[in-house]
Amino acid sequence: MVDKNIKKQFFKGKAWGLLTSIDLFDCNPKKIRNRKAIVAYAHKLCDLIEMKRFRKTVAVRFGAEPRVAGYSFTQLIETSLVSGHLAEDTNAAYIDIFSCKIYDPKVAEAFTKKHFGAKRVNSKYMVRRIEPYSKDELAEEVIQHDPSKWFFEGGQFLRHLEPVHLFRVGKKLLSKKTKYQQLDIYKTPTFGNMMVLDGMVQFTDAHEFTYHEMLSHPAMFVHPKPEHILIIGGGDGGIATELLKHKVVKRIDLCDIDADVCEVSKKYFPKIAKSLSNHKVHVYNEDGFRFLDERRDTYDLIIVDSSDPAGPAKTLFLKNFYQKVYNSLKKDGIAVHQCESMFIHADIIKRSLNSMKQIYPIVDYYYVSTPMYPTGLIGFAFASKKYHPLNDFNEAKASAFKGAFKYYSADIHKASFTLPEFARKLTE
Ligand code: SPM
Repeated sequence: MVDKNIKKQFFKGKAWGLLTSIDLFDCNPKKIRNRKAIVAYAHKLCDLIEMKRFRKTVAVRFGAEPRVAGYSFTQLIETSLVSGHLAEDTNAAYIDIFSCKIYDPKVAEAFTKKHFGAKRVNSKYMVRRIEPYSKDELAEEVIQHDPSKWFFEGGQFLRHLEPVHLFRVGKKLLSKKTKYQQLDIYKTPTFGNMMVLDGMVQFTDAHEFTYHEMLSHPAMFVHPKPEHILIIGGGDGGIATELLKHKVVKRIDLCDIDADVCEVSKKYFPKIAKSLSNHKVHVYNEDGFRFLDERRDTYDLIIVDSSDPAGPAKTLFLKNFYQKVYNSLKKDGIAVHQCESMFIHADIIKRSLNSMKQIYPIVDYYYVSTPMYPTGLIGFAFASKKYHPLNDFNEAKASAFKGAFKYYSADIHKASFTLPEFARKLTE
């Protein structure tokens, strides 16, 4: 009886055959050195997976060099072949079973492991195709093969789009339903730990710097004296950690509605969250709207480090929120808002910038290239009461910070406000 998922993949069409590669470790040394046992394996396996043997099993020991010493064998079958090498130096075995007729790779794996007395096994099967995979088939294949190893981004916010972002993940370190959202932490083999809110990637250990630096530093080198700063969102501490690189900063208020984001970040992202225990940083787990109402004309800079406009951050993309941010800035204040991808969220960008233009005299848009978010980039709205992001940019001050940043530089500052033509039009 062949597993139903394998059957589905095999019979969906375009299959030429099925290949299973089985790696065995810590085999019984006597078994892999015994020609009779190897021949018996080929015979018994063929009977078990119902393959018709053709001609005799060929099993030859090659032994000139210890590294490769051991038997190699082949067994032709009517529908292709079984072959392998049994490595005496390491007591490992490498077996391939290829057949145009379907069989169950799991049955083959279990039998092979048992026959050679292996302690550990690694195996992979692959449907060999007449035509290459389409993107949808590949996605389905990946999910079916082992869903626990892949994370497809696409919460409510991306539901209408293709699954554009895929991460290979290891262990799920945390899955928590907070008072406001679903909070998950994954360990990934390539990018370190990864925070996900309501199905959307927030950041990874490896690339958080791209986003956090670019949301923080451009405005810091445009405003001449950014001493009092408010962060809305940003409960993970990443933005505050960047801001503290500037000695000019006297006080940072951080207002993130979800206290769990702060706590979880301290535990799973201690480097990013280190600012949360700094004496200049004051954390408020409150509603941002109410917080702003109580603080008019207070801040030199307000940074809105929000998640996407679905769930708790939905209201942070509305005109009346932009107005409240404006009201809480001093008369020469600057606000910078997370403002999505020019490739898939043109509507949000246009709407946000239009609303801001009705409030601020200076509004611009810039972006950062990052592997963390779908389409490989994310943009920011720069809204200012007085200072222009390029004309008032203190390049000398930014250049003097050399070595403090991994992404930001004076050149990047200037370049990031230069938009591709289709995106520039969104800002008109
Ligand atoms: N401090 C990090 C918080 C991250 N905030 C922004 C996350 C945006 C994620 N979504 C991008 C989706 C598509 N543009």
